Amino acid sequence: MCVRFVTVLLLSYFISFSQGDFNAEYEITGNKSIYISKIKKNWFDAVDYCKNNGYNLATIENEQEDSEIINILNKVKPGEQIWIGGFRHPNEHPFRWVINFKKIDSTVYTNWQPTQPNYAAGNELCVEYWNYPAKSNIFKWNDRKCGLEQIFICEHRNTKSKKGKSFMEYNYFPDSSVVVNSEINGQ
Ligand SMILES: [Ca+2]
Repeated sequence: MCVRFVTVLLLSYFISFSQGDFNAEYEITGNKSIYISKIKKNWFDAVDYCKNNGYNLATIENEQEDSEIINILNKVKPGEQIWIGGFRHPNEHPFRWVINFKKIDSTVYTNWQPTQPNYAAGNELCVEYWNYPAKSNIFKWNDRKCGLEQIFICEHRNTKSKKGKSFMEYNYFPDSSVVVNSEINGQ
């Protein structure tokens, strides 16, 4: 009986977010929930962490979603730099979202900080929210080195039509350590 109890406890732990790792769930328009981490991970590990819990690193489809998430960030105040689910391949210019590899396209919606994305030092491939006091002091997007450990946002979309192939299923970065190592060597 004791073994069964412990097993249930362990299963509960592994199949759900560890409560201590995340702030409260926030629902936003469009049948979507977001979870802002309290723990820090590099971008690739953040993708894995969200996916292993049945979610995705957060994507932003329009101004409404963006402004609602920014309002939550301003309320939770998790920090100045927070990973979201945008990235680009070293050999391809457009940034893409981790869900369905949709291009991050200014004709649809983007919210970059002024002068971003700047691909600084030739190795900024992952997208974050950046609350940059020297610029606007509000959260906008920035490209940054994927290997940096930061707070991140997972999302859960409740509408089936918005679920799609995930980042890992595309095998776009077969070996993330190549990217991380190139960042280190590029410094
Ligand atoms: Ca940048």
